Amino acid sequence: MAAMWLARRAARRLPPLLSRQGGEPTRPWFLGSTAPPPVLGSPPLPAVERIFRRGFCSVRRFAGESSAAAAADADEEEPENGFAGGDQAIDFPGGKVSFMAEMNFLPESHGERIKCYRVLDDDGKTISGSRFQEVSKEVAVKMYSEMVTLHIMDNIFYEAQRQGRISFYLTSNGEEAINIASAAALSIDDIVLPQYREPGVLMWRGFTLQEFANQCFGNNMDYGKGRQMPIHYGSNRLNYFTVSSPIATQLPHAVGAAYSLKMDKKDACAITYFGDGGTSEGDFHAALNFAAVMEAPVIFFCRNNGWAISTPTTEQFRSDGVVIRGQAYGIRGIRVDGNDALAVYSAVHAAREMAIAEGRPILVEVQNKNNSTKLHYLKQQNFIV
Ligand SMILES: Cc1ncc(C[n+]2csc(CCOP(=O)(O)OP(=O)(O)O)c2C)c(N)n1
Ligand SMILES: [Mg+2]
Repeated sequence: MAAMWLARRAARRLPPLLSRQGGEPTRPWFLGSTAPPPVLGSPPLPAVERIFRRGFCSVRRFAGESSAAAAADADEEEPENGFAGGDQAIDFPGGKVSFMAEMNFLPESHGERIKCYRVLDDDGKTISGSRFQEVSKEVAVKMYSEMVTLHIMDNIFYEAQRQGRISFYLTSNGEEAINIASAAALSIDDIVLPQYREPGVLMWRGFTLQEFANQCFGNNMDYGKGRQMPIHYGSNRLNYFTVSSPIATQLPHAVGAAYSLKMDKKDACAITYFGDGGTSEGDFHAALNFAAVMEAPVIFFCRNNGWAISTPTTEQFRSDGVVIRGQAYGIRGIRVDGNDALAVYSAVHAAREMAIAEGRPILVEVQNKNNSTKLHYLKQQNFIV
């Protein structure tokens, strides 16, 4: 009924527009305004384009419209409920959109900041009522031991780099739980597309200390034969793509990898790691949109440590961190405490199950303040010793 009325109105409105060729284009204006719309710099549209746009928008009514067509519309018998409210809606791709009479702009934020999921409190005690995925004692001990191993490996290689024995190194100091706990929640069939601060994921999968050293020193046992910069690890055997130097390029790749897993009906997902700095690249947005539309089983795992080298997140974005951006693309997400291994483990475990079972991307934002980027920047500036 409403659709027929809209179609009739749209058809009737086209002729008057034809007669306005060369005049000012009719612009929507704010509700209740009697002033003419401001001229916003762009020249009048060609008549054909005006008609096209008008035709597309013809289901809308703007109270500020003062054209003859708008006046004529007022005489048209409208359904009782009018445009604002009632059961009328615009049938738009993705679902029906209902109308409102108020000119409500969406607020720039939800007001309250998105909460951060944690299981353990600051003293390492389980918070009562917290929901988490149990880990066996064996897995818990392995997690702890590998976090310590990663920390020691980092210290040795970092010192080697400072001594000039290797040309480059980045530590994961303060992000050991993020590395190890997320790796523990995955299956070896899951494909990892890393940034550069996730060697713990490779360590968890069985990359040996010797293999790490081979790559950093670029010796004849290095799988890349010394062609890469240090810390650009990769392993076919362990389903770990080679670290990508250009920030965020691994994100769209991860969507493609995840989609191929889905097409092959594999019980596996892809996971891609990146920092807050990675979200400032266009590839982040392209990948999220791509994954949402393709329903790819990929986990976007953002390590938000507050800094992209010396650029703080306050100079990168104004949104409530990273997780909120998933909603704009239709992606489910969670914010997790990066110092809580059990929370990271539980969140990735659940994300993996949802990604595979429901064929959907999931965004995990792990927040962590103990980051080595900032620490090393301060060290290099001699602010701390
Ligand atoms: C496309 C591109 N731009 C700039 C750089 C230089 N760069 C290397 S690391 C880095 C910061 C990345 O920050 P983030 O993603 O937050 O990771 P973090 O180091 O904090 O773990 C930048 C800008 C790069 N590697 N690639
Ligand atoms: Mg960062």
